[in-house]
Amino acid sequence: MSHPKPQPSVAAPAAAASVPGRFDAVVVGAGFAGLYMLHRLRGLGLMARVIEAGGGVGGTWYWNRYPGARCDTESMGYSFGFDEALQQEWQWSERYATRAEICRYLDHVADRFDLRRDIQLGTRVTTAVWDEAARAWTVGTDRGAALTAAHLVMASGCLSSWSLPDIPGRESFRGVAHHTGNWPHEQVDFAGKRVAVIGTGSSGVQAIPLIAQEAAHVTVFQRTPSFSVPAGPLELDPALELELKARYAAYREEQRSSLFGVPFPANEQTAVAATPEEREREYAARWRTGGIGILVAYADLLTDRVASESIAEFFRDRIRETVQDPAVAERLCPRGYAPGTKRLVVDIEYYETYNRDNVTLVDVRETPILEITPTGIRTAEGELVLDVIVYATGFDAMTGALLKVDIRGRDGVSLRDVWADGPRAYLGVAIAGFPNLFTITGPGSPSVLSNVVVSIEQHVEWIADLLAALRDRGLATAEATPEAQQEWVEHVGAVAQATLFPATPAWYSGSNIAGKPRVFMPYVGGVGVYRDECAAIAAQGYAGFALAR
Ligand code: NA7
Repeated sequence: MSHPKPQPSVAAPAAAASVPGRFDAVVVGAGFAGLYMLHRLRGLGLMARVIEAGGGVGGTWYWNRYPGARCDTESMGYSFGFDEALQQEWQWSERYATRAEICRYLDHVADRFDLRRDIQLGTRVTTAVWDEAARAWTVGTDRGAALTAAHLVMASGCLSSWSLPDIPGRESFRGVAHHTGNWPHEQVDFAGKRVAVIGTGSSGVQAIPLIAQEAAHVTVFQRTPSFSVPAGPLELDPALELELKARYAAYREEQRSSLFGVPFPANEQTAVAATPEEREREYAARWRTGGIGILVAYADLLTDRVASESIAEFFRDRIRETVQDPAVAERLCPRGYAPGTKRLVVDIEYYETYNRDNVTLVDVRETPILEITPTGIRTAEGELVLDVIVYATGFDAMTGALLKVDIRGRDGVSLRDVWADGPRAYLGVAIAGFPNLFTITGPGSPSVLSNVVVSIEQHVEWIADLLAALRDRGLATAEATPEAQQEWVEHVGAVAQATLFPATPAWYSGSNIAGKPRVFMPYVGGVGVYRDECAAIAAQGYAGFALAR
């Protein structure tokens, strides 16, 4: 496995690098969350420092440089809404932004708001210890001197801790091997190469068609087939852009009060009440439009098995009509779980790729990978000789990046121990026993089940308001009470139980990581409902928090 060195897209200012000191807040991560948090902290007149492991800003988009990496939420919506001038001046070039364009956007945000002077790049936070006497966090990094801060904001991302499969012999492979979530900055040459791609989630599905265009041969190792919907037209309709820009503020409000942070045309009708012909028409129309809006074609698709099966079969029929080899088509057909309860994938000519002569599909449930050898991959059917292995095997989602840091709260208690049986957080943003620690899009908030930029903005603004309230009232600490946290955790679980989500093994509940406790982590109650709940709690003087001097 090669581990590319971080390459600063813009060098950290010399003065900002490894200067130990005391701050009002340390923010971990310089993706969407960390950048906006810094901007809001500055707005409060607070001294903040962002620590970022990457060589540039962008968070997960900085690292996921694999071919085809692009956002599955439309660009006009997957962007900041907090500043009218910013959203008016930025021009997206496509309906779904590529990784590179999102990084250009975040570079622009960093420059526009003069954020870089408080961002320390190429530095990984390793420890964070609460010092009760000092009412402050001591934050250790891999670059020496510790920092001290009254508040610690984890903006470390839900899908940033990439995960490699535990396959015997993995380290022995002598060819080129990369994980999609830690892709090198240099171009990876696939021309004429024998390539294996392991994993068929969003990353694999995006990368496979492009790699197949270059490589001599691509063998795809699939464990669970994804439900995947075509992206639809890729151009950003200029009329739509004008229309949205003319009412951007109103559009942002629609996002904030919606279910998933995207104001899809939702349908109150249920699929079970519709006739088969009506359902077919509705699904087909949304299929043509493209993208994840198909999931709200009916109100019961994520709660009712019969409804869910109707759309599952629609997906399978599209696979059967696209993939020429019926045996390959059947292998690609997802079964046994409801569409959307494992992340719905948005693709560009994914299924068409299996009609190419240079693409082979291996179902590892029928033909398991026995080992990786110095020269390839061995299955029961023999050794496949390879030049390149692409691991599109996903992330230790939601808790991975948080628990990589050794976080110690009150009385030296470790977050890893406290969360040994699964994450527990109040509103997904604060944790009992860990004063002045905030987790942006943490477990128990809508996070990965939403347009994450909308959820990030809501958390950042809510945290900033809380810090302002503390300051105005002459208070030093805010800490979730165990009772409020318990009640929230139970609520998150109860809301999820009313849906089909928990029945599906998926990274939403940690099932992709060996030994990870199985807890359904995101809040499925909806972005708008969650936002109202957070606002009500703030209006009650931060009910459920112990506030102290
Ligand atoms: P995902 O969605 O977690 O996909 C990872 C894929 O890798 C998935 O198909 C896994 O199968 C597969 N996988 C993992 N380990 C293995 C082994 N050992 N053998 C075979 N296959 C394996 O990650 P992505 O990076 O694609 O997408 C993450 C999110 O990023 C995405 O949802 C968007 O929000 C953006 P499994 O399903 O676990 O059986």
